[in-house]
Amino acid sequence: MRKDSNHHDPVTPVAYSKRRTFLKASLAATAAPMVLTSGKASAQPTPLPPSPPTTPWVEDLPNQITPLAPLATLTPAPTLNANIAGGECGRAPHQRYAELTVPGKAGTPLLFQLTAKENPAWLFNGNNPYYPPQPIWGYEGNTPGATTPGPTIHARYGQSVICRIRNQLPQNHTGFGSPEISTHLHNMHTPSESDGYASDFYSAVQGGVTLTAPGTFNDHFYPNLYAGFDEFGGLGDSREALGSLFYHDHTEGVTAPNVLKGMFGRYMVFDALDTGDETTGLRLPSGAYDYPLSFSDKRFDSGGRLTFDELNPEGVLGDKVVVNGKIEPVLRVARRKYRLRLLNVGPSRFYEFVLQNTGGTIVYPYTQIANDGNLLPAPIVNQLRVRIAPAERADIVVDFSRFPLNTTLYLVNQLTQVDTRRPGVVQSPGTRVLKFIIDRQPPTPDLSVVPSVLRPLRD
Ligand SMILES: [Cu+2]
Repeated sequence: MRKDSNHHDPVTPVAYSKRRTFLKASLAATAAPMVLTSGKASAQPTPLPPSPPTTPWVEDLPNQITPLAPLATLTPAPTLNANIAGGECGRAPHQRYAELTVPGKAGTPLLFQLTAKENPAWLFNGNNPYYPPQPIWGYEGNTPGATTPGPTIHARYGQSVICRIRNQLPQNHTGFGSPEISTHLHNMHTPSESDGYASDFYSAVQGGVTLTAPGTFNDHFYPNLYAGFDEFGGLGDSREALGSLFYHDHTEGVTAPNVLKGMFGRYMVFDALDTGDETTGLRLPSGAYDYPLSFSDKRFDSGGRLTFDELNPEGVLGDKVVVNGKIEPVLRVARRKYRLRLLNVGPSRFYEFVLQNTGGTIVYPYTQIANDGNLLPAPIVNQLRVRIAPAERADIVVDFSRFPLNTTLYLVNQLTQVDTRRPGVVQSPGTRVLKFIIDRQPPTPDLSVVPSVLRPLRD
């Protein structure tokens, strides 16, 4: 097993020729704004024009995020070896499957299904006419229609998962991105054939060099065991527990554009300490009050359509911050504690978030409980700001009960950034990216706590 959280994509001959074909196609299709300036060692991209004006706070995020329900069956049934005749891509057999899927280890897998699809009419900014309904790529769960982020999966240590990921992306799409997929569960301790290796990409007609055949789906086996499984036995070393994760497309050469098109979702893992129930274990805010927030920087053309420059080796810095698929959305919250699981989806912008009042004159403290996947040994209380780089996560607990009903607050990014290479300085007032409205009392008392000890870290 391989614990993989980096993205050093191998350059294989097949992948290389694929990329060359793609570059040729892109050069033919677009007038890429690249200028070689004399006296400079590298290509200087012409800056893209700014995105059209947005209308803030016109769209509400859902009050709560309901996790994807497991299915009773998958059709065809999952198999140890790739079911190529049944449409699966030619992956390697699931490693150690018989050994792991027994009681006391990873158990019989729960079955989930995600379908990578285009949503033809996504709205980024409500009915703002500058941002027309437009195609995005995302994942469809148990109800029709792909979304970005895709469905949130709740998993548990000691309870394995088979997640079937079907590929129904359009082969004849226009614009950036490529309709082959390879889905990486970022940060998780996962068997290599299920890890979304960059060259494990597949569609009905194309497969990467590490697969033996293309296919319309791939079954990912996630044992949901701690690292240290072989060293410690049982479920592994619980100090290695990862809680706040995400899945994202990881296809060779097109990870950034495919994720920018919307190809990511959240995956949370619970256990005996971080139970997902605020009456047991650490009793952290749970259920409707455990809320994932995913931030991505995007740029839109003069017609309000999502844009990217695949030929720019520097990437593209977005000038709009999209929160759970929406620009400047509103989250209505109950007057109680929330666990907000922040994720920077990238591709380029770093954030440093503060919680502010409407006048921008007060910065309110919150408590940080997790850094990337791991709970901290102890919470950091009275924290005023948290910085997250692309792919980083931070879980914070915000206690909205300290504010009167109908209070409005903003989550504000105070980190400047002018190119894709690094962030700049922290500057007030910053950019408001999300509005909170405390619009109700909780229907039942807030039983959650943030204990002074969370989870020990291994030395
Ligand atoms: Cu990743």
